[in-house]
Amino acid sequence: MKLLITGGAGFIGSNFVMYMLQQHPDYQIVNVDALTYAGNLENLQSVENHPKYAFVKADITDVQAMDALIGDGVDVVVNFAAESHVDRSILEPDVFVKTNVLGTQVLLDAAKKHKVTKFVQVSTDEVYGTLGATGLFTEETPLTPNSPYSASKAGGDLLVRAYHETFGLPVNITRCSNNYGPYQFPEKLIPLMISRALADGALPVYGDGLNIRDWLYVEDHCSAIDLVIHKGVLGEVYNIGGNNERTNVHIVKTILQELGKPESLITYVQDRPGHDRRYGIDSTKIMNELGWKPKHTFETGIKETIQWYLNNKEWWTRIQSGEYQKYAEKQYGSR
Ligand code: NAD
Ligand code: TDX
Repeated sequence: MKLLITGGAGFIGSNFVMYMLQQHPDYQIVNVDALTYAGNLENLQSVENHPKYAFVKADITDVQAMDALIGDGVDVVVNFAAESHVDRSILEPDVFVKTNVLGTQVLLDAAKKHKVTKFVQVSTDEVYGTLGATGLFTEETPLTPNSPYSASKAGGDLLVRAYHETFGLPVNITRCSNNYGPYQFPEKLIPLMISRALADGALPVYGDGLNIRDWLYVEDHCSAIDLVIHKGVLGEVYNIGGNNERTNVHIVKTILQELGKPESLITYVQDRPGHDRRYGIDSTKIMNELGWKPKHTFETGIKETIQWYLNNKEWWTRIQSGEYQKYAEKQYGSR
């Protein structure tokens, strides 16, 4: 089987590349990534010379490049490539529409032309909008995205759905909750707070800090996507959640406690515009129909994650200094 993984130099994509090479030593894995600010080939140093792995630097909006790549015997496309940070989408929505909507359509066209056996769209619970104090997102919850990021992801999802309905393209859509774990870019809540706490800097908590996210350890997300590739019923959507709802301030306090830093570092700042109050995922469908089970509890996962950031300080300080981009420039030239 030949898999094309888009966005494989990002946080979840790089974890997924390594996971699949380990789980399926006979699969050929091609990673295509444009190496935006979020793409870091240093994540993949351990597999860069693996005989079953290849990296191609290209943009998913590039029609000819995607046609050539998918036309070269690809069986399955797993689309992780996206602009992924909500705060950036508020400042600069245009690139979100370009990559997350247009990029998805370009991939769908190439997948249709070359008759792939499956196209998996990696999406997010944020397309469902926000929850009040009770209830959970199911696969039937209407899409009511509130940020330019989530609206662009919903646009991509709807195109995937339409290519299935109109052209019979074999697709699945997965919608997961907030991931955490190794190699997450230090703009996202958990790695941002770890790195700032270690520097005794202020920890900016938006609003009252009581917004709730459902946390999923990245390896558990990878195992879910692996199952969807192999067992997902064509045309179906699968929600993937960690069943670990926590307030933001609880997360930040847990990090401070683990690092032995004072709570006085917490600084409440202006709220994010359109800030979704609560996400909570009902994962019954993937658990009952595909047999998925997360391995990590939040308590063990967060400890392992903090330890990883402590052990890999060089990895994130090279991101903060911009040094990581030199690694890719050596091989692929500057952007
Ligand atoms: P990330 O920002 O860490 O990585 C995104 C990757 O995509 C980067 O390597 C980047 O270089 C690449 N990319 C961006 N634009 C591209 C383009 N035009 N062409 C080719 N490559 C491009 O993101 P992540 O956190 O790993 O998220 C991966 C996917 O999972 C995204 O689709 C995101 O919407 C989804 N998701 C993420 C989370 C989360 O908590 N991180 C939760 C739910 C869903
Ligand atoms: O400095 C901060 N302070 C703060 O209070 C940051 C960066 C975040 N927050 C809050 C906002 C959110 O309620 O923490 C929560 C998590 O924020 P992010 O890490 O930015 O994640 P979120 O907005 O929930 O989106 C993430 O999960 C769903 C990913 O970035 C998306 O790609 C994914 O779809």
